[in-house]
Amino acid sequence: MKTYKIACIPGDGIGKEVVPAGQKVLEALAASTKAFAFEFENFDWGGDYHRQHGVMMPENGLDALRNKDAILFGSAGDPHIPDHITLWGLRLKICQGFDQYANVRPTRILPGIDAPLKRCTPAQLDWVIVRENSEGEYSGVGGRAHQGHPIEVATDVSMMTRAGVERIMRYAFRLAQLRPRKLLTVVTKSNAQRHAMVMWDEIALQISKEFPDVSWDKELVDACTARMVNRPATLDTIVATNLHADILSDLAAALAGSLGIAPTGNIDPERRYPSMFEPIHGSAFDIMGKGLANPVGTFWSCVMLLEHLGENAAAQQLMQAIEQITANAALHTRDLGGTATTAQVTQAICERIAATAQPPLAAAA
Ligand code: NAD
Ligand code: K
Ligand code: MN
Repeated sequence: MKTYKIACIPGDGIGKEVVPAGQKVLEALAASTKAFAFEFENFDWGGDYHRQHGVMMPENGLDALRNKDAILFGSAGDPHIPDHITLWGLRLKICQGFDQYANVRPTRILPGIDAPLKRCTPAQLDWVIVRENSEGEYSGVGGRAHQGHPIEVATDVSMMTRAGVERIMRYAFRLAQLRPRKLLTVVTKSNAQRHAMVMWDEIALQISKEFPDVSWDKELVDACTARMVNRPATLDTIVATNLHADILSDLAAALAGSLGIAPTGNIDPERRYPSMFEPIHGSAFDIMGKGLANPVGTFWSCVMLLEHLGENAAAQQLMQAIEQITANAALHTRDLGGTATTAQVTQAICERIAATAQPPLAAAA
């Protein structure tokens, strides 16, 4: 039986609540399918670690993750440590250290959820946002001069490389090609950003020639926000820069009902390093430690993790269990207008998984 090595990094805030919930669900799935097992290792990196050691994770932390099959991540962000330190010291260190250059964010309207776009049928809102995850606005290039003085200058350079844009475009076109509608929208801002984004557009045109069966169009990022609200069915796969896709995907999650249900994978498509799966939300300081966190975004991230491992039957089983949970309003957490707790939703989904366990072959015969 295959045993997958999974690193769990809950991080901060509600990450400490949803990652253990995700781990329970993965354990329930392994027990249910009996086709594979998990070997989890937990890492206590994050704000508390920073208070003790002055860093979010150890200097050689990536070495402890390198041999894992996947990483389940919660959130980096602590009320008492500046956000740029928590983000760059943990999540971005892993994403960039393992060259997880494709950040993939599916959005669908799940059954039973009172979404702002509830006029859409599930077929009319089925998006995957592909976020460039290694450079662009979050490349870290820039600086401050004359700090604190009236003449201070500060820059964050959106640095894009041809190789970096080509690989994310190719990933997005290939993903669009695998989806039924074979439709890709390339998000841009090349009217205002006249260097990097113009190269981005040129590369989109170049890569499109490798995928003649994919229909594609271009949309300016501001117009794209309106299109997501007004003409959602015209979108399917969407590719955008690091910053643009970060913003579009929070909008997508909110339109589909809540930030608490949205998943993401930080993928190294070449599989040189482990990929990392996490809910798109952050530490949610306003609700942390209260058992109010919606764990569905983490469960859906576990679906993506299972797909990445090639365990497609288990991924499907988990997605069906998630949809049965969201269809039941008694199992909605507060962000969805309900009163259920993280623990109640987690227990309910584990029970669902146990109930849908495949009977052993002998019993079925
Ligand atoms: P957030 O996602 O933490 O919270 C935004 C709002 O959504 C809050 O009202 C919160 O209660 C709600 N929310 C989020 N997830 C929820 C869930 N699972 N269930 C119910 N409600 C949920 O974003 P923020 O407030 O901008 O950021 C808080 C901290 O998290 C900051 O330090 C930020 O840097 C960090 N952050 C980290 C990541 C990451 O690690 N990937 C992502 C986003 C934000
Ligand atoms: K997160
Ligand atoms: Mn974000």
